[in-house]
Amino acid sequence: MVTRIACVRGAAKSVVAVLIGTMLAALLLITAMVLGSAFAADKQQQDAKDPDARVDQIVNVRASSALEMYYFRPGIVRIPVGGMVRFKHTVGDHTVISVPTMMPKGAEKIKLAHRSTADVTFKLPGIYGFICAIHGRFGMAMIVTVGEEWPNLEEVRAGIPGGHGGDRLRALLAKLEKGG
Ligand SMILES: [Cu+2]
Repeated sequence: MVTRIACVRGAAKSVVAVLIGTMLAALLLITAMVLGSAFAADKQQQDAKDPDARVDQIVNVRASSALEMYYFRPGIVRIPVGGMVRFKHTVGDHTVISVPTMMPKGAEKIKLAHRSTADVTFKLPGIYGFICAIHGRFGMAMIVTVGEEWPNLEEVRAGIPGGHGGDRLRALLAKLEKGG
């Protein structure tokens, strides 16, 4: 009788030992996973490139007219070939849309919407015009220049669209050509 109880106790002890062993192993595994993901996040941050320029999209509610209310800031962005622009606040009604007549041949059209942040890399040199699909009629437009040589300058001059968006683009292009 006494021997049997001792036997049962012994079995219970070994069950507890196995349980503790399993818990320790699980704990080690979780620690390894947490450390692993922390390292992965670290590496991702190192891989993420800083943009060459940042563009914000502004709604100035204090503006005295709609033509001064919506704009990209800055209106002109100059980056090297292969550079990256970070567009901020393409949210609400704001969008960033390529003006098809104001971009180098072979460049991809850009269409951004519903993005708090979007990074766009520009591989081809030249001048790129952008407009907000909703607020372009109030002059919300901008220019990105890529590289120091602009092979599509003539096409861009001839490709300025109508309306207030076009007026803004014409003014920006004039400023750009004056070296501004
Ligand atoms: Cu807009």
